[in-house]
Amino acid sequence: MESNGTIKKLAKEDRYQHHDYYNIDELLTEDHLIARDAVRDWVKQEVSPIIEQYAEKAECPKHLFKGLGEIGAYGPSLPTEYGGGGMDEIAYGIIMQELERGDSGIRSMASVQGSLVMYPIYRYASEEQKKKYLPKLGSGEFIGCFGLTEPDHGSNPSGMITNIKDNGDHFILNGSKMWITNSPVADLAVVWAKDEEGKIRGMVVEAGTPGFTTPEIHGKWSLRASITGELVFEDVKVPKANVFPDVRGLKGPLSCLSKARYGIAWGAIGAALDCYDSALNYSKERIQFDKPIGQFQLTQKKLAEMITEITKAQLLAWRLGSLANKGQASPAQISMAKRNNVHMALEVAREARQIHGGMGITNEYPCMRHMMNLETVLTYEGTHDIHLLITGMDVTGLNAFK
Ligand code: TGC
Ligand code: FAD
Repeated sequence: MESNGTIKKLAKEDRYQHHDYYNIDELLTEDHLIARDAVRDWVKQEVSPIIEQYAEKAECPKHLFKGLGEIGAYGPSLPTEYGGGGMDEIAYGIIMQELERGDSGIRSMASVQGSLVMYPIYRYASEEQKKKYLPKLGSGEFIGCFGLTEPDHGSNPSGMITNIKDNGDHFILNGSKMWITNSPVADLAVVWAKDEEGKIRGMVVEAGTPGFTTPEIHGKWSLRASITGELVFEDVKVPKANVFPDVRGLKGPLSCLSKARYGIAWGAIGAALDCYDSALNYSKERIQFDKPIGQFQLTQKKLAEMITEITKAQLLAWRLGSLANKGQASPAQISMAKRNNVHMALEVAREARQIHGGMGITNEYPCMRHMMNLETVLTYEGTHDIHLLITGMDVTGLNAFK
């Protein structure tokens, strides 16, 4: 950005350094670039210096929850009066990209809070609930989590057994949820459970409610800087006012997943860019057979294919963002971008790791951490194969799930 506010056209050299091979910055507005650069700087200062240490210890850098609120990472495209950033969908996407350049777990902290906790409250809760929870979630004062997956129902959430029973002025909630990002540190959970008619309902369950526990899941080799746990409900009293009044069925949680999957389609590009950047620099510095390894054709093939795939993913994300801004991004289009871009990032991380040779498996470089993280990203928010089947269903009109 130039000081007079006009968007700077990047010179060829800058573009290469910036990995903007197709001048995609020209497609972005000044607001997008300001948001991107601010989050990029924050990640450089707050995340990059500490992330390897936290990932190695398998510890969540909890102090970043507040900071993420301060930079507007929670619900960037939700209205400001409800704790969001009041920006468009491309701004939301590009913020996720910059967070995931730091670490997929940090992007997860923001995705869950903004798209899976604030968004359902904004879209489905009563005005009273919105006022009670959204500003504090937006600032990071409250941490939220989202409970859909169960021990026996992952890809098929419609089979869930967690349930609520009417008991006068409240419901009684029983069941359990598995693999829940942020659950052990959350102040509240957005939970999906079946009512007595078998309809899926959404509700807010506050931490500390008797019968509600959130044991942590240990032993993850992926997303180690993100905290994951269960949600266990044993005769938990949920006030009727906490149950979303106007939504029934799986489309409630799936609409939230559409928001989060969209953000992941952008986020994965950030992880790929960080790996590519590291591999490109290493290829110029590392000498073997008296030459930088970047001079060998096989290294160039890897780097050329990496930047080609990153560029294709950037264009896909940008176009999806333009559709989303018009309210025209379909769930199937979002599935295609989530699947393609996460797989692309995982492949880039693997190739980048190879370019670093033995050093690539250490925490001196980010590739192995991104690679391990991306195994989770390929699975959560709908697995790679589930998204393929969503595309298959969209193009054939035939449903593989029924
Ligand atoms: P199906 O009959 O196809 O659909 C039920 C209703 O939902 C509607 N719908 C959607 N609405 C909004 N957005 C979407 N993406 C939607 N997809 C479908 C649909 O039109 C229908 O509406 P209606 O009015 O007819 O009732 O449902 P199904 O049971 O056959 O399931 C289809 C399937 C397999 C695609 C779905 O279950 C699925 O997506 N499974 C994957 C589960 C998943 O993604 N879980 C993610 C858990 S959360 C998570 O991973 C967070 S990680 C967070 C982090 O750390 O970043
Ligand atoms: P399964 O559904 O058992 O799938 C196992 C394999 O079978 C996969 O390869 C899958 O593709 C394949 N498969 C399943 N059905 C079919 C089919 N019909 N056709 C072909 N193949 C099929 N969930 C939440 O609700 N909230 C969260 O915050 C959250 N955070 C997470 C954080 C982490 C670190 C992880 C790992 C997961 C998280 N999840 C969360 C859960 C995540 O969404 C599920 O893991 C995911 O949806 C897959 O479910 P599953 O693990 O039960 O696998």
